[in-house]
Amino acid sequence: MTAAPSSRPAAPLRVQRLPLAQILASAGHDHAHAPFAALTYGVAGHEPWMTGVAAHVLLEHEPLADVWQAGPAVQSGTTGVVRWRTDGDWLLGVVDLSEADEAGGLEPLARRAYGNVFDAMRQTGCTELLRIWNYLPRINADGGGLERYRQFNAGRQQAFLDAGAAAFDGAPAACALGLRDGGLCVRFLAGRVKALPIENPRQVSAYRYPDRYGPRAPTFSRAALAPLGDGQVALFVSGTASIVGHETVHVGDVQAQVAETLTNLHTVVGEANARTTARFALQDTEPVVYVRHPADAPRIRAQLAQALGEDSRFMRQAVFLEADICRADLLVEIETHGTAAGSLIAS
Ligand code: 3EB
Repeated sequence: MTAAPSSRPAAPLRVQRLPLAQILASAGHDHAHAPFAALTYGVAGHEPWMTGVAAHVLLEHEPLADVWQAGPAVQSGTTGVVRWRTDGDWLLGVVDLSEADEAGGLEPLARRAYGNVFDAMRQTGCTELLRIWNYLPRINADGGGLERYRQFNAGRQQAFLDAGAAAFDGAPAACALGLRDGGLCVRFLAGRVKALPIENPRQVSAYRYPDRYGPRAPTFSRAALAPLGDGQVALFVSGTASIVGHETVHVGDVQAQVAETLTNLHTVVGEANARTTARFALQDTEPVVYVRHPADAPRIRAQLAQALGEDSRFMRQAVFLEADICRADLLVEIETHGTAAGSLIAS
């Protein structure tokens, strides 16, 4: 595939969080109306355009998924360990790797996975990373002298450096969670137009964390603003937790962690609004709430509803998943996204 001429208008990308049953029904029996992609929560992806996360859904919500619509001519392919779909302007890729595939452990596994992510991006011409979702089993366990999340960070950062991609300022929005089952799962969304990275002034940029959090820093920005075409902008807020500066605060106090996380989320949304004519409000975004201890979920939900309104889009569309957070002392992490009309403001 070659890069499209720049005069060709990009097909707009759209995202909607819907009940999985509704997505499957509108895809039609022969999938004649299959969407570009659907990212499901708690349900395995059983269609070529679906990719699922094997996490336990909390609070007995019906299965929801983020359904993505792009241009009409979708091609699919594989590049190394990456399976991908593209309409020419947007690229959605998935890596699902068993650790048995790599004797050297999580660091070379992450490096290989991300190396192939960048290969797929080059091959399809969708060279700009917009958002990455990372899931790995036993994220807080020891991996032979180094916590597994830290091994993952080392391989991830090296792959960014290998590819000449922005490993520090300009890193994509991301999340990284531990799940009980499965291998290393990386899902990514890329396009042809650069996203605008957003940081949180209350927090040290993750890619500048000191080395007490591991020899290589995590490679992500706190959020990213991505033009979707047709005058719409997406805000992708990375996994956000109870971290101030670079330190975890409120160890052991889930309520205080939720409050601090909300302050961080509001701050990031505010920083994003300063860089776009679009107007985002946290309560209108669609979150995934990762909860370490399932027993905390009802209290966390009640606290979020108190803060953001029971009838807010945030609460109506929230997905709660059981997951380990990438620091053993974090009890909750929230990621969210929204779209709105507007454009980016050049700095
Ligand atoms: C943090 O702020 C919490 O390694 O990709 C959040 C989002 C976190 C993304 C990642 C990690 C990642 O450091 C953890």
